[in-house]
Amino acid sequence: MKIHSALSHHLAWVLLALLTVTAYAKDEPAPVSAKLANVRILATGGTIAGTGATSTTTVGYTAAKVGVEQLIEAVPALKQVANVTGEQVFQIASENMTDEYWLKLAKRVNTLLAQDDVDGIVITHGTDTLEETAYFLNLVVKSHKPVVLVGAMRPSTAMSADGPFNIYNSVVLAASPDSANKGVLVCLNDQINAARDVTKTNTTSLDTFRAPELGFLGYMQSNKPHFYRLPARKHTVDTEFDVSKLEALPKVDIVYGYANVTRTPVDALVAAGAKGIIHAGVGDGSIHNAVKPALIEARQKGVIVVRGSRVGNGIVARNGEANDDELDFVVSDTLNPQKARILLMLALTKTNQTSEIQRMFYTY
Ligand code: DAS
Repeated sequence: MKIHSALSHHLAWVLLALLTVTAYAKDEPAPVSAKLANVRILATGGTIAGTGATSTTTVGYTAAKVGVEQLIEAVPALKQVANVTGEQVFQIASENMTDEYWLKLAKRVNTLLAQDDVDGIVITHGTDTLEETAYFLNLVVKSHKPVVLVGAMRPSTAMSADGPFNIYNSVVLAASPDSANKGVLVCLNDQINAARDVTKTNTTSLDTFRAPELGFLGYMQSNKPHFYRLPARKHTVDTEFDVSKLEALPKVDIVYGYANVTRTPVDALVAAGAKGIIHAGVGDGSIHNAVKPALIEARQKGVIVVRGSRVGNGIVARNGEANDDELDFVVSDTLNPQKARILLMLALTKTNQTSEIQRMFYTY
C-alpha cells in the first residue's frame, strides 16, 4: 500500500511540474493557422505605445516608447483571431507627423496589401493626428483589403489602459471580410469610424473619436464588427491619387478665422511658398474684411484658396458667404480644415484647375 501511495504522490508532483513548465513556457509564436486571416500590425508610436511613471498616470506620460512586439505580446488573445505579425514603421508622438512619414507609411501599406499573404493591416498610431493619417490613406491606399487605424487615450502602463483591447478589436476588424472595401477605418472604444468623417473631439477622454453629425459606421461587439452604415464618398481604389512615385507633397497650410484677425498669416504663408491655403473661416466659411484682400492676392499669384470652416460640422456652401465663382475659390464641403488640407495637397499632385479641385471636394 505504501509503494502505491508514494508512486501516486510522485506522479502528482511530476504532473504539477509539467503543468507549471507549460504555464511558464514563453509564449511560442502561435503556429500559422490556415483558417485565420493574416494581419500585419504596422506600429508608428503614440500613446498606445506610451509609458507613464505610475499606473495612474494618464496625462504627462511619454508617447512612442513601446515597440510593436511588446504591443502584440500584451494581447495574447490575438492568436485566436488572426495570424498576426508586426513591424515598426517609425516611432513618434503623432503631433510630429510629417509628409515624409505619410509617404513612407502609404507606400509600405500598398506594398503589403499587394501580397497574397496579407489579408488586412492595423496601424497603431498617436491619436493627435490619427484622423489625418486615416484620411490621407483613405485617398491613396490601392486595395479593397481592410486598413484599420488604432490608438489609445491612456498609455500602456496605465491601470485599465485602453490600448490592448483597442488593438484586439482592430485586429478582429481587419481580419473580418465584412471590413473590405469600406475605406480606411478607425477603431477605438468599441466603435468603428470612417476615415473621412471621424475627428478627435476631446483632449483626454476614451470616447474622443466621433463623427459628430454624420455618425460612426458601427460597433465592435462579441469579437466581430457590426456595420450599420457605409461611407458615401469614393475612397481607396476608386480615387485618382497615386503616391507610389512621389517623394514629397505640395505645401498647403491653414489659416484660422476669428475676431480682429489680420492678413499677416496669409501673407507669411504665401511668402513661404504655400501652393494652397485652407481658410478655416467663422460660421459658413466667412472671411474677415481684413483678410479677404490677402486671399485674393494669393489667388492672383496662383495659390489655390479653399474656403473651409472652424465650426466642425455642416456644408460650406459655394457662393454663400463669398462669391467663389468670381474669386475663383474652392469650398471644402464638410471636410474639417485639417482634412481639407490633405485633399488639396493630393489634388495639387494632379491639377491646379479650381473647377477640377472643386469636383474632388464633392467626390472624396
Ligand atoms: N501625443 C499623442 C500622439 O502621439 C498621444 C496620443 O497618442 O494620444 O498623438
